Amino acid sequence: QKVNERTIDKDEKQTLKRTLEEDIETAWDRLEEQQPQCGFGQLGVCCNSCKMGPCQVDPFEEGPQRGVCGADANLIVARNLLNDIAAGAASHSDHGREIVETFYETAKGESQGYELLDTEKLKNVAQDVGIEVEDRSDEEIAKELGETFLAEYGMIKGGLDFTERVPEKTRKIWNKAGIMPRGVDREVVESMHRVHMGVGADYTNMLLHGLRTALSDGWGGSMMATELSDILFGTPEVTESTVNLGTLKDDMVNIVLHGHNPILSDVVVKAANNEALVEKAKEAGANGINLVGLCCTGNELLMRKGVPMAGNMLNQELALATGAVDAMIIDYQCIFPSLPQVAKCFHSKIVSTSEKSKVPGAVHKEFHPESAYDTATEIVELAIDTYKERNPQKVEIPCEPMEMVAGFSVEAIKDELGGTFEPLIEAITSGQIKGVVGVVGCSNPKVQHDYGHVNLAKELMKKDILMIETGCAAVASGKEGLLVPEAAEMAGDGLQKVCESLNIPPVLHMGSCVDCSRILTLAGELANALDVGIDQLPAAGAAPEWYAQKALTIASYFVASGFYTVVGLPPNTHGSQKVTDLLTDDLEDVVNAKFDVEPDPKVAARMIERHILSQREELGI
Ligand code: BF8
Repeated sequence: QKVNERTIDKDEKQTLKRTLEEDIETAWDRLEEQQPQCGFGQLGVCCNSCKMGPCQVDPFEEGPQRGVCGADANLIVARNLLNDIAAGAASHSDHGREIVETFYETAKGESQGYELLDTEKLKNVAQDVGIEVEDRSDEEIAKELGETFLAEYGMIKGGLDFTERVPEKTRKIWNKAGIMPRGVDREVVESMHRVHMGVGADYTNMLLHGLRTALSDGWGGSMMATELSDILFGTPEVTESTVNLGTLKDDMVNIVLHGHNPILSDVVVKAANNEALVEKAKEAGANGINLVGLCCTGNELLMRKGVPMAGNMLNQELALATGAVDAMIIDYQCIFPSLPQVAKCFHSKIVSTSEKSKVPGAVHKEFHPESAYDTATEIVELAIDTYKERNPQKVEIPCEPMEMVAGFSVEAIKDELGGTFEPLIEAITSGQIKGVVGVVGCSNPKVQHDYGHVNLAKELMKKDILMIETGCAAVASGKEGLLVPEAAEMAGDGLQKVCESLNIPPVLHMGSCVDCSRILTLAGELANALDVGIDQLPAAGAAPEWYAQKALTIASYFVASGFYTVVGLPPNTHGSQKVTDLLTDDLEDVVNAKFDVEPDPKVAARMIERHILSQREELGI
């Protein structure tokens, strides 16, 4: 019963059952123990920012209506929200900064195990941001691009470089609303300033800065992360792979790569392919080394190298609970601090690698670009040694892997379309495809695992709406078998025909969460081709099972860029009617887009369809 309530994934039910029978604690158990969760927190009316507090505002208007400083519910809710958006922007963008730094070191020949792999993209991106490419070596161009992007963080110049990609009409909206983004460090620091006691007291003004901060992530930090990762590790091309817990192998050394930053994991892939190490694994009694991904590090490797995915965020403890993981290598973000406890039930080792993300109970092998390959080799050797301690009796891999297709970068989509977006635009204007929806975001134990993603995707495809997905949303679709061309059989006639003629799935996997910037780039290209703003496209965004501040930031830059966006859980804002009205209604007057909250994916699909149809009507298509 409990197992059925927790997930829709029939394969992982078996492993979940094992966790309950063997007392292996998971996030679902901890959520149960937390009940009832704090009502003030859920409504966003608790303020723990300063030492006159913590303060709470009584949502029933019987108790106090202001904190000690005088902040009312509107301000407290807005401050908490801005704080969350800034944390999300900082996380993606600090990951981006590490990519820029590694890229810059590589340009100068100072890194180990990296190269400028996609030099065509290097030139394209350099030209996009106004860097001269004629008669210059790749290294020279890369060095200037690296310096330009590092400067972008600190803001020694004007606006963001990538705003050149933003359609003119969208830029006008931002200028009018005063939310044209500057460097992400500046916006995040300014957010932290604004949430301090005695600075911002106007909730609207606070939240507009939230949009600007989110934009500096989407069109700044995250976009730099995506573009430079492509240059370093290769721009994704359409690729076949597999997904679910069945990607773990009982006869191989299983290494799970978990977290977000491809700087580490890419070199681990290189080390694991080293013949000498494969030999070592065989000497230890295994048939070889099996690498699988989790969360967005997994998505990065899947997109560029076809590495199989063990699952999404809520699969991390379950992967360990199969007893088949020898080493789980973590970098940062979305990593449960509980992993070493689960690992202790088996022989598995957790290997932390980032100075920013140390975890008690994990083996720490710190990663630096200058010595990346050596560290990766050490970690793979550790995994092989750990394999020798594995107890085969305790291994329970619940299923066979599911097939999937991924790798839909903007460039790959264009290639699939024959080198131009014309066929896609044609399919949209003719009504074969009614619209495009970016479905993104996390897993959250408050939602039956994968229920929101899978049902929203199935409903939307029936309505001839094409999905572009990233992060844990895309992995959920993969596990359900929606990322293969055959899934188009479930789609409406129009979308089905398009998928058949192009041999593509009705749900396109565009990458990790920082790769939501690919959705922005694609939207910019489509809007420019139609000579409209992004807000006029028959498009929308959705995050049915989100949990992370990062996801909130993505939803915020989607809305600020012009996408109507439906989230499955409210961002702890219901304690203020005014903030709720601003987000779900009044924002429309500012950026021509707004948020909606709808937990039922079938209803959410209808809301999205209604929006797309009205957009089409306004465009006269
Ligand atoms: O950045 S979708 S649970 S893994 S936050 Fe985390 Fe959410 Fe997954 Fe990737 Ni994104």
